[in-house]
Amino acid sequence: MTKKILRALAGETLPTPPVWMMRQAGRYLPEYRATRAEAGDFLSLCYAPELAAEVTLQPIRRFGFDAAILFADILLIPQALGSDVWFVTGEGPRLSTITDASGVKALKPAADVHETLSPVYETLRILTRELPRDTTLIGFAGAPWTVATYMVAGRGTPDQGPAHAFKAEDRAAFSALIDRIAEATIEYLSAQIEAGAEVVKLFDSWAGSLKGEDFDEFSLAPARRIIAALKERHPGIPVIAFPREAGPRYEGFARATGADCVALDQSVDPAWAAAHVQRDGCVQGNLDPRHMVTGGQALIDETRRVVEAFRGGPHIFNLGHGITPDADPDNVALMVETIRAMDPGDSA
Ligand code: 1CP
Repeated sequence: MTKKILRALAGETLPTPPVWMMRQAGRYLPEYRATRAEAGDFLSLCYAPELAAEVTLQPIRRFGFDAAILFADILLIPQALGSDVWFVTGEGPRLSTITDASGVKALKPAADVHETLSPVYETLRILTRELPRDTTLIGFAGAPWTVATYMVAGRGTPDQGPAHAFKAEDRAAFSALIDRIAEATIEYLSAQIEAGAEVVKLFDSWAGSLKGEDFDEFSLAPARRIIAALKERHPGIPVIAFPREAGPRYEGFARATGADCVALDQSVDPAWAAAHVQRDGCVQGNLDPRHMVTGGQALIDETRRVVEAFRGGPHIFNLGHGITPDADPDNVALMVETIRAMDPGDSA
């Protein structure tokens, strides 16, 4: 039987949605913290195939999710293009900054990224052997705009100010940066698919700060280009796009980019999305990750509300954004149980 996630991505409406979670491997799990300590630091964990495969498998063992997402990070691409990347404990990522055309020119060519990223492909090959038969393996990359916001600012920023400033000062150089990241992303995701990824997801976590033409040019167009190239090289490969906080721009995003599924953040009303986004195909989402911290009856009620809202079409259950380190694993188990108990064929 075809895996549930692949059926939903192909447009099938299932009795209950398949489920996985953004950031399902992470600090809220004690077994993750133990493996990370063994690896030394976060980036070493990303480049240690056996350990990265182990942390990818941990949430599958614990919760029986329908998908495993490769353990890596969107900031490996900047590193593979020649930026310095490091993580400051308790603060987050730091990168060397790119603020003008000369910085963009100094980046490596897209075809060179495999040199740095080959351990990631090895992680996927291990996972193809070790995952349960009905679990789908998802590969991923950051979308060019989101990756560029980190490459320009050298860190995470609340408003992506430095990237907006670069774009305003030298739009041609900024476009060249977006193009270089898009080309690298095509190389990277293509190699992930060859190594065993059955679905790929593009994370445009900061898409919501792009407005009007900027959204079209720097979120939508690069997604369309990447998706077209992947589908040309790997016919039939399903792609999930996540233009986080796109608001009304979620409508039509799948049609415009060729994505098979659009992932929705928790700011989107499920009833609205069922009418305006799901009519184009599969949607993924969008329980507020706060429920993984607070639990209780509200978690059960909201989980049911999301499932009910999307019941008329193809749906993959997920959170609206990543689970946070303060989440309680018992709440994750309760969410999965609640979804699966909604199967009309299930006597429970
Ligand atoms: O152990 C640790 O302390 C590191 C925490 C951590 C983890 C577990 C980071 C640092 N990255 C990851 C893994 C990761 N990152 C995965 C794979 C695992 C999984 O999903 O289970 C994925 C898909 C990502 C994607 C990612 N990294 C995004 C896009 C999704 C999102 O959350 O919006 C982004 C923006 C990043 C950058 C990043 N990496 C890590 C942090 C703390 C951040 C955010 C930095 C910031 O903006 O301040």
